[in-house]
Amino acid sequence: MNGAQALIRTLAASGVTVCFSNPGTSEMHFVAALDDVPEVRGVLCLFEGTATGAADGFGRMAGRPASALLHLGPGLANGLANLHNARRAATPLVAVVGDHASYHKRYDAPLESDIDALAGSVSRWQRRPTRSADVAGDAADAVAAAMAPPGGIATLILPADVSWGDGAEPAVPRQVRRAGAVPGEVVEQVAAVLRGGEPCVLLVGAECARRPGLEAASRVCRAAGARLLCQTFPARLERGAGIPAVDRLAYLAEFAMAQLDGARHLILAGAAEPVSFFAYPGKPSSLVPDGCQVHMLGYPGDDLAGALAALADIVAPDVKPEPQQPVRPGLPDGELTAQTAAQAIGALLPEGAIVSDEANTSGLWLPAATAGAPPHDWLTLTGGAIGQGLPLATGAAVACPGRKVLALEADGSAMYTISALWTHAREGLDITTVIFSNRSYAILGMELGRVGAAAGGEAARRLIELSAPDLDFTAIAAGMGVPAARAATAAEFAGHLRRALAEPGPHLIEALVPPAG
Ligand SMILES: Cc1ncc(C[n+]2csc(CCOP(=O)(O)OP(=O)(O)O)c2C)c(N)n1
Ligand SMILES: [Mg+2]
Repeated sequence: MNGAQALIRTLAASGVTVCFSNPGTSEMHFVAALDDVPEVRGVLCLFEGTATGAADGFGRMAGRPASALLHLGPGLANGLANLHNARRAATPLVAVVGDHASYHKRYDAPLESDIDALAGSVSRWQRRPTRSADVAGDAADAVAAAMAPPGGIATLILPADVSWGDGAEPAVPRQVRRAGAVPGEVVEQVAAVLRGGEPCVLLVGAECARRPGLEAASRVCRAAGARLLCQTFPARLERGAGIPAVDRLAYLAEFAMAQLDGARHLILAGAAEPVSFFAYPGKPSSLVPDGCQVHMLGYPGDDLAGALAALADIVAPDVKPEPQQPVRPGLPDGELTAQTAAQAIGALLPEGAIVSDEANTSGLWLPAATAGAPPHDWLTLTGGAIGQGLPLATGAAVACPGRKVLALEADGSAMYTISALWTHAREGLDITTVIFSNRSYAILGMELGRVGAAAGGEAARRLIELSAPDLDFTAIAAGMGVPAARAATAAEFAGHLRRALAEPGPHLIEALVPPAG
């Protein structure tokens, strides 16, 4: 057995059954070995950022890692932005980066580069086996490292000669470290704060944004009269009818400050201390109100949902969570805007849908319009690096066959990783993509004023508008095998969306909307 075969068998035995791949010559033995191990599904992605974003989407939904196969330093570099988002999401993910044969490196062939440095910028664990006999054990270690709470990126750098060399054996899966329990006295201290009668905000995130965490949080806030909020960009938020509703902390610092205004205690359960996304001249970076004390219920890697449940049992033993009532907006008519599009999405969102939200400024109305829709998952742009949404949808659809995936995409962001559409078609994935075609980097138009830059002239405008030529997303989608339609009115949009959701397989709807705000 060669190293590649032992590696892939070990990945399969450890529960890694998908490999989102963009291979090159140094990965050819890995590619060949996929035919020996049918338990691992190879999914071709036409750009590495699609492979890494798909692995992120898979990991968020499956709770176990996918692998991403990348070609040396340049392939890894192309995948870095979505690995950055995955790192912020604490997604379990195994990156396999092929490298030159060990004896070839000193010749400094054109693709030679510092893979270790690139991998180090996003990985919590990385290793470079030097013998074929070691690679399977390293792969088993990689999976365990990726899975250890709270989840992260493990990178295996795979020299070509380690891959093709014989004498390898599969390794047994490793035990995965469990989340640590939060000490009882910490939970008691937070309970005392909540009982103190001063204004409290409970800010949830990470696994506390899933149903059990939200139910515990809702009980706590009802009993203590505290405000409940969720981090701005949760990796996976469970929401909809029957689940306690939670507002996310706003992206714009001034709105976030209004949400936190008056709090004397900020209790963090899976969320980090809130900070402004960017610095603005004369504005604070920290969003913690003056005179507000911050309390950590636990740290990443702790059993935070367990701690939140224990907290609820102390401060709210007889209190039930407040479920969101089922309520949907009516189907819109008239002009198509980001707002009426959100209404249609709220009216039609199917039960169990997975929403990959990269709608950016066009997404402003989505949370309210979909709050009372049937239960669904909402995946957000955890690291702020755009180009995530279409790949994330790819991975979510591979992880959850039988569930509808809705990719809500801003036009500018869609273009970064537009080739994901081809993988949607190739794999027959049940993904409906909505492109909010506002023909601009609308948010940058807004930020130009917010950072206090001089009002944009013609040269600035040319860096913010996506017109001349207009992007034709229906033609782009058709060229990659995804059936597409364009909507210019609210009724057209609702009609296209209803049809797309009723029919299995990928669809794209280009929604012509004016820039919001
Ligand atoms: C990888 C990466 N490159 C660049 C940016 C800077 N950036 C933030 S938003 C944006 C444009 C967003 O335009 P679009 O996706 O169309 O959304 P809209 O603002 O129009 O709603 C850019 C270029 C970023 N966040 N991430
Ligand atoms: Mg746009």
